[in-house]
Amino acid sequence: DFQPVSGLLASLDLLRISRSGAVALVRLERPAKRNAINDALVLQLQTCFLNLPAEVGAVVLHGAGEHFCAGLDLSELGERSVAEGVLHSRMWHAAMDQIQFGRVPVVAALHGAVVGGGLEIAASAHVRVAESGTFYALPEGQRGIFVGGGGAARIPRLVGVACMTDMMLTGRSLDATEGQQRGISNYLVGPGEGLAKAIALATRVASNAPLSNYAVMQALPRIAGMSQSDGLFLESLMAAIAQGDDAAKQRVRAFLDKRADKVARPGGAA
Ligand code: 1HE
Repeated sequence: DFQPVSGLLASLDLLRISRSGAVALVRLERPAKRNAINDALVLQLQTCFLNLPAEVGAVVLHGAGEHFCAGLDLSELGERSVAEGVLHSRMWHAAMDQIQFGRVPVVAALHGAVVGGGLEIAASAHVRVAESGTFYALPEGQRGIFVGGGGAARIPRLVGVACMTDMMLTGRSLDATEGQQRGISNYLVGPGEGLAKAIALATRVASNAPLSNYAVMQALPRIAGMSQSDGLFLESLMAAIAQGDDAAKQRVRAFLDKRADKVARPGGAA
């Protein structure tokens, strides 16, 4: 029952955006090019995440065709000057920041190739679901380039600097199992099951209080980059702001009145 969105988002021809209730599906829509990301698609991602309808409380990001994303569209690399190269990377940063630090959490549903800039996009999401055929690589080393879409900052926070260094220097691919063990994916599911799992998770995420979700996605990565002392202070401010919201008061009251769910045992929800 996902319906295409109307208005500005419907005009983004390299994405397919639909919505059911509080969950939006955003699909990379360049399957003939394995969803390789050209400049137009980077800008469309930024526009999309900047202009999500107010009803949306969580997004599922996935890819059309056999692969999630083949990374940077290498046919556009061309003869960029050094200065243009910096600005191109900064354009990716702005778009990836709009995914990570937008208004609502993003669940990425991964399948097939998640490589180069595709892994940088996946690393900008908040929760990652991978199908068993997913594979990860950073072929930038072989192509004579470097990550430029935020990967150097985000991917080590998932797999560590040592694993990312190995991937870039040796060009090795990780399979879905190793990606799960190393912390790229949070959930590993069978072939064809990724989208349904991601939608179930996004539905659950969207049922949280919006300010609570916002605090998680905005504060946690920032606190991780701070000294412990600064991080603890920011935590106390964020906690007080979230607690002060009406949604928190209502939800705590509902639990105390036995009107809210208890914590589920592992294996229960979503
Ligand atoms: C592309 C791209 C692309 C496919 N740019 N055109 N990324 C890479 O180095 C990965 C390059 N791609 C691949 O290794 C493979 O395409 C895949 C493993 C992802 C998929 O293989 P397969 O056999 O399913 O597809 P294919 O036949 O290789 O590709 C189908 C078409 O898509 C083909 O074009 P066609 O005209 O022959 O039909 C490919 O050339 C085209 N295609 N990937 C351009 N990436 C912000 S900095 C980030 C830096 C990076 O991301 S570097 C890593 C780039």
